[in-house]
Amino acid sequence: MSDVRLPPGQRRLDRFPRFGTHLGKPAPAVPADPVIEIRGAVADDVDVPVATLASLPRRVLDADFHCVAGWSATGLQWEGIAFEDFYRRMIVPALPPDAVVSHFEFRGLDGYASVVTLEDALADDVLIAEHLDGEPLDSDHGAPVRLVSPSQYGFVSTKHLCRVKVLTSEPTVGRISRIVNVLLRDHPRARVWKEERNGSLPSWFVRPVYRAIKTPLLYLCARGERRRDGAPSHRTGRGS
Ligand SMILES: Nc1nc2c(c(=O)[nH]1)N[C@H]1C(S)=C(S)[C@@H](COP(=O)(O)O)O[C@H]1N2
Ligand SMILES: [Mo]
Repeated sequence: MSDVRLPPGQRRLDRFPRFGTHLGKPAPAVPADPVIEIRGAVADDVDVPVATLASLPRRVLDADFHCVAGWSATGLQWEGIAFEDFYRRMIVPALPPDAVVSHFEFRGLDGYASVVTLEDALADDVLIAEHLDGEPLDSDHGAPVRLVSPSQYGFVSTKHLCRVKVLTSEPTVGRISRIVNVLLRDHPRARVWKEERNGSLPSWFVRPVYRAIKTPLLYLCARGERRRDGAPSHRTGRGS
């Protein structure tokens, strides 16, 4: 039976798993004083200490999380700052007067990167999150901070965020250069309710393919989970 709460082609998991191209690799080490580097089309490079995010307005966001491989975790609560606030306060003052920003590249400490249009990144529900369900983010879900854009597939939501690169045109080289398979080419918008799964192939085609690799990938990613000393893995508990 399909779940009407979920975007097309998604199936609910009763937990929020660790997932990503890191597969079974453990999470990257977090520096003692982490920063978010602002690079690219800025007049001067800026390093924003993660500790200073606490001085920006807090945002709490209840949202489901949808991976392009077809699993969804429901009823998550994120807390952090709106990316729009970060943009207006930290990035805009560093822009040269003539800059026309079109995209951002969000990079994680593990080298992962996602590219998001200006419009999508400034949407109301895009956060730099520091907490998940009332706890500081753990290494499985992106410590010390991560991007969260719940209206887009999970690959947009870069974990372990350490760099925002400001772009004035769409970059030509993305994840496709590292993951040889054209099947994994990101959709440039990746909106879950429009089922924008893939940049070059139709959703009806990739949906079953992605779903087939979901289970082995979940298994591999779980092997790199943080040690829990017997505690159960993160459960969403709530939701239907
Ligand atoms: N740094 C980093 N961020 C990442 C990934 C990754 O491999 N590395 N994987 C992405 C993908 S494909 C998904 S579905 C989500 C999974 O987030 P989770 O591990 O918190 O479930 O993280 C995204 N952000
Ligand atoms: Mo994903």
